Amino acid sequence: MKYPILTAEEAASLIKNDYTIGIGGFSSVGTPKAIPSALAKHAQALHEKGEEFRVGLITGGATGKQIDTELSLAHAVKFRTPFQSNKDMRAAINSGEVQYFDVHLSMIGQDVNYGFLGKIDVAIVEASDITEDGKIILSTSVGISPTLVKVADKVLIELNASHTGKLTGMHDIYIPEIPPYRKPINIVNPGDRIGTTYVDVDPKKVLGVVMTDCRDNMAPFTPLNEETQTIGNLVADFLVKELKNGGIPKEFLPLQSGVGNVANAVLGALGDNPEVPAFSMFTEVIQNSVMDLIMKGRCNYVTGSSLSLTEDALNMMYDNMNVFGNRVLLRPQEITNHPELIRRMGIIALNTALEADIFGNINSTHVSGTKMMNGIGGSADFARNAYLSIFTTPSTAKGGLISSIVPMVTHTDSSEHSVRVIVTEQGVADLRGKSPSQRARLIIENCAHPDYKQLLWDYLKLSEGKGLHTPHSLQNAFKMHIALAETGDMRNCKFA
Ligand code: 0RQ
Repeated sequence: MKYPILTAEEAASLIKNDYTIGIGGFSSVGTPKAIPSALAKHAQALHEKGEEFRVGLITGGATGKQIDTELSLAHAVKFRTPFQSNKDMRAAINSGEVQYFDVHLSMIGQDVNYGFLGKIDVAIVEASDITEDGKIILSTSVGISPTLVKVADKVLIELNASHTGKLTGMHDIYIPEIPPYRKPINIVNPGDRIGTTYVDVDPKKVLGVVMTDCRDNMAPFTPLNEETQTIGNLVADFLVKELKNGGIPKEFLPLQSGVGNVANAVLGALGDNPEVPAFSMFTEVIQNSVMDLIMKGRCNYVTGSSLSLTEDALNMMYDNMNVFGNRVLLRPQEITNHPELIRRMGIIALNTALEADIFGNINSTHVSGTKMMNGIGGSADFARNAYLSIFTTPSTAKGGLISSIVPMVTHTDSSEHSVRVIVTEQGVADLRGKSPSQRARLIIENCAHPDYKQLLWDYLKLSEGKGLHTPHSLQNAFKMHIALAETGDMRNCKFA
């Protein structure tokens, strides 16, 4: 080992108040664990002595509890970007303690590379191995680690023995040049390789290595319920119909799928449908269902930025590297989410909405337009550039008190111009080639919950026929949200 070995506490003590730190990893896996945890304790100790200690925190995406939970509870975070899905960090953001900026996941690496976020004082990344000449073999994710390592003043590495030797060769590391020197990204098929299997680092920048031996402990998925299963089946049936009528070429197209139960249900339904040919995936997050599909021969190839697998699924992969070794590839998120590649390959994108409006705009991030849930993630990278962009959501939330179909979304993440199909457990609205008025009719009829259909028809009728291209009634547009705020139930809405 050519780098000094440090304890996590020694490493944490090298991080100073007001530093901007970049933490590697993506979707809660492949993140460093020991140093952030020690950093939270270091911050608490300094606070107890009355000293200031807060850092700016840039990651690839969601992180583990050692980062977002421990650092937010230690009041050690000044700003946070680009994505989180952690209840403690969410509370710190919504209380105003942490300044959060929600960024498309394809763009955060290049924002760092362009210097838009200022100096990165220290990058902390998890490695599965370090080569004799000091290069870093990443672990279960890539995220923006290569860019952080390139740009940061100093680098700390956690070498995680629980993955050592198992992931070598499964990464393809490529950072696009900065304009005007950027070249076309030469990926035509999901499995094309263009980079190195390691991250190069200037050895002079490496402060040291902390040895660890612990897994990410991804929580198991909750079992599918009837609603998510129905949505999954409806999406699969829709894609089969498109395949049969020539809307999707007979070879099928690579899929991107968001995270969570609906995404799992859709993939499961596609895998079970004999009319869908074995497919490939070009996605951000590789979750359990994909591993099963590969085992069954239903998924030929998957490339993404992270292996967000439960312990069982990761062990299954490690035990069957003859099957998975040349079918799974990890890339930086700047590549997995790159508009050029998504458009070129004709990706079918499947993402989730908190709410959709009757004209097809999607809110994926802000509850009632004000409280941050997680962040836009990669949803709009894919939605905007996909061959076919599908958003799914249950038609109601909180036991029916909230309709996910509303007159006007309270925040827009993906606009009507990017959204092609909306699916709830009630049905499918295919919005392609439809005017706002036609879209509204389809969405209300096919996707709204029966409890809310009449209310939404009433809203549409308020302004239809008044010579408006988009028949909104501005004095009523948020009345359903106002009824929710005032009475706790959107069904109490009365339009004026
Ligand atoms: O609340 O947790 O208190 O029960 O929102 O909703 O239905 O469990 O759905 O877990 O798939 O999350 C959009 C947030 C959906 C997610 C979002 C409440 C609901 C529940 C969660 P509880 P569900 P999911 C690739 C793509 C953006 C990032 C992205 C997301 C909680 O999918 O973050 O797509 N997407 N990335 O009760 C108030 C509404 C609500 C509502 C649901 N209208 N109003 N609350 N909820 N609808 C991956 C990456 O980018 C890494």
